[in-house]
Amino acid sequence: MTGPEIAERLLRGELFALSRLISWAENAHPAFADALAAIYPRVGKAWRVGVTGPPGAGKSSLSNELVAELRRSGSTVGVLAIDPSSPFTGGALLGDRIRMEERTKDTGVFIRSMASRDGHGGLARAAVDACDVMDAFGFGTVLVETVGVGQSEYDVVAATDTVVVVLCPGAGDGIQALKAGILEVADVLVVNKSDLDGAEQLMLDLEDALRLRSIRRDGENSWDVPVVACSSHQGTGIDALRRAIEGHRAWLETRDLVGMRSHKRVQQVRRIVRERLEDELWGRHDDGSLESSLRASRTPYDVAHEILEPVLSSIHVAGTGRAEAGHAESGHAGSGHKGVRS
Ligand SMILES: Nc1nc2c(ncn2[C@@H]2O[C@H](COP(=O)(O)OP(=O)(O)OP(=O)(O)O)[C@@H](O)[C@H]2O)c(=O)[nH]1
Ligand SMILES: [Mg+2]
Repeated sequence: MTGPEIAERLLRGELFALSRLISWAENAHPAFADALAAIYPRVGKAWRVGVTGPPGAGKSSLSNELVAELRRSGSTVGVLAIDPSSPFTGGALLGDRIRMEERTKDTGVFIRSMASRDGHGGLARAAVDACDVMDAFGFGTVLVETVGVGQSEYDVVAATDTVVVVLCPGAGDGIQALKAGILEVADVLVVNKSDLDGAEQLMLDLEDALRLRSIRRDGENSWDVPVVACSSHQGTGIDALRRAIEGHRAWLETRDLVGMRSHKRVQQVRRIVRERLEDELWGRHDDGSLESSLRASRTPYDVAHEILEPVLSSIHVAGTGRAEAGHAESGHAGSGHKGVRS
């Protein structure tokens, strides 16, 4: 099936096309780009919510409750659950599926999981693509759950419109979250398991941390991150969470939603370019060939330069005088370093 054919079936509302296109996104199918081009005019209506937080904080249980709450408020929901690939979370993963399946009898809800691929690249690209597909299909809300560890998981949530960070009492989570900079990405903070001891203290700690942060920042122009207490076991606080998400949406919509989203699309373009280049280059140079180059007592910069040289020289040939000026400034070690790291 061609990209435009499957796109047409998606736009007609066929669930088969929805599943197939998400698989294409996940496997970086060569026809995905064509399919996306055909559905892209329909992308942008859904509100994208990222749910993240430490392992076991209750993200899946809470997402399940939030989906039910969103359905009650009239929104259809597409859910993308990023499965942690660690064998230690296998049990929780099974739990996710069982909990989530309670919702799948409802046709206004679509749930799909995606492997996080042992920290390999491509996760953020695949996840954003899958969100675009669900968005074009017509879901009012697209919810992405990912465990808050690692750069690629961070990239996944950073691409959504509203980021919900879920914490729970115990195990010094609050402090760990502060250290991990998880507060920096939060638009809404949830203290889940509010039925457990320590939840109130965690609320107070988080509110203190947020107050300190807003003193340091330009308080007038920034969003006031709400802290919401929830218990996914008791079903409490879920309506407040939905209202907090809607509040953040309303706030963004009166500001620069278009600018915010286009900034995120810029990051997406950079990711696509980086991945295409790396796939191309690492397809030609495997670890063995790199090791033998290094054994010939050459520096990492020299080896990197050798790999990048054909790419950079073609850019310089195709480019303008501006590119040549840049090349003259950067020197060979500098450009090699940049190419490898970024
Ligand atoms: N007491 C209490 N336990 C909860 C609550 N929500 C979730 N749990 C429990 O916390 C454990 C983890 O819940 P999950 O929803 O799987 O958490 P998660 O954050 O999705 O976990 P990972 O996906 O493995 O990172 C389970 O045993 C849940 O039953 C809650 O509100 N109160
Ligand atoms: Mg989970």
